[in-house]
Amino acid sequence: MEMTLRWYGKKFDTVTLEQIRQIPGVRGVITTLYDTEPGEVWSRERINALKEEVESAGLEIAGIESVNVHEDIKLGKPDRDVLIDHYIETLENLGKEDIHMVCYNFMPVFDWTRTELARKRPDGSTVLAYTQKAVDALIPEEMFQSIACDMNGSVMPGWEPERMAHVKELFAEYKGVTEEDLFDNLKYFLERIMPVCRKYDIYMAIHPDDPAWSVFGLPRIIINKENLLRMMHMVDDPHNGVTLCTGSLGTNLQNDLPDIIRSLKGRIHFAHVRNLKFHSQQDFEEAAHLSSDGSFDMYEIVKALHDIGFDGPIRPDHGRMIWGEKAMPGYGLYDRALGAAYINGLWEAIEKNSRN
Ligand SMILES: [Mn+2]
Repeated sequence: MEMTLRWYGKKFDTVTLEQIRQIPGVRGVITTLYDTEPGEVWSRERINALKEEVESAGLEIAGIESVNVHEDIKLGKPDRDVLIDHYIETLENLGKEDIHMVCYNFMPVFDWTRTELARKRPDGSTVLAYTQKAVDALIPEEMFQSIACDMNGSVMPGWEPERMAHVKELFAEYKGVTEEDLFDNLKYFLERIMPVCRKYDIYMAIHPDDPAWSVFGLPRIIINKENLLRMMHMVDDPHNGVTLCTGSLGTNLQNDLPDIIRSLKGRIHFAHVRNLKFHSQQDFEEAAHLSSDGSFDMYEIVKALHDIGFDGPIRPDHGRMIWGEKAMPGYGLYDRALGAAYINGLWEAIEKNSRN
């Protein structure tokens, strides 16, 4: 594995490349052109400028998170072909700049859903949290309003104000769109992009839906082992793979994370590792990465990744907000650096142990 940190770019991130460079074992960043819209072509010039910026700080771009998929592609609307052409052009430009891993998701409307961005934990840290009761009591358009004030002035991925202004129309468009439709539209998209992925050896890594069940009545498909395997088999190419995100798949306690990891051998191209603390089935908060701080056995998760020979980029996922840091919720420096150090420690121990 290659330890990385997510970085939103100089304009949007409170964390600098120089700081990331000093986290032990981190040599790569996962980044994006955060100010591009879904459907827009990423120019080779902009990708190259980003690459040079990262490399001049002594780091490398280990992959992109994300190149977002336009809603009309997910909906299967007539203009999807033009939009997929744009996506292919972006992949081509990334390939020419020697970038070989792209994370994306196929979630309708919302990238992810939390009901609180700064829940206080007993140690005084704050974390993102989810309560089904709170979601059930909300109408979707109000959800954005209710959490926007907690974003510490940042724009959170998938919650861009321009997008949220159209949430009502988006919901209307998804009326009648079933999970089968969504599978069909994903298959169509993947079949069209696979040739360019093969040509430039780009590994696509779909991010699981977060949380791993339907919210607000929207269809969701990347939620469990069965659907992940179906998605892999329906376009059976190693370039069609998965971002193994423990914090997203793990929202559903029925999902056995080490078992899912083992079943996806060869098709996990990127890993997000974080821990959740459950209070009940659908009421959880994010925790420190350490096993004992949450509900997951992080040793078993990292061991499963090690056992299947995972060699792609991995990153600590959302961290707690600690030590007075002000940053985008989940994306401060301190707790993610602690997470990286912890995962590195687990990996070293597992690696050395496996040689005996
Ligand atoms: Mn994730």
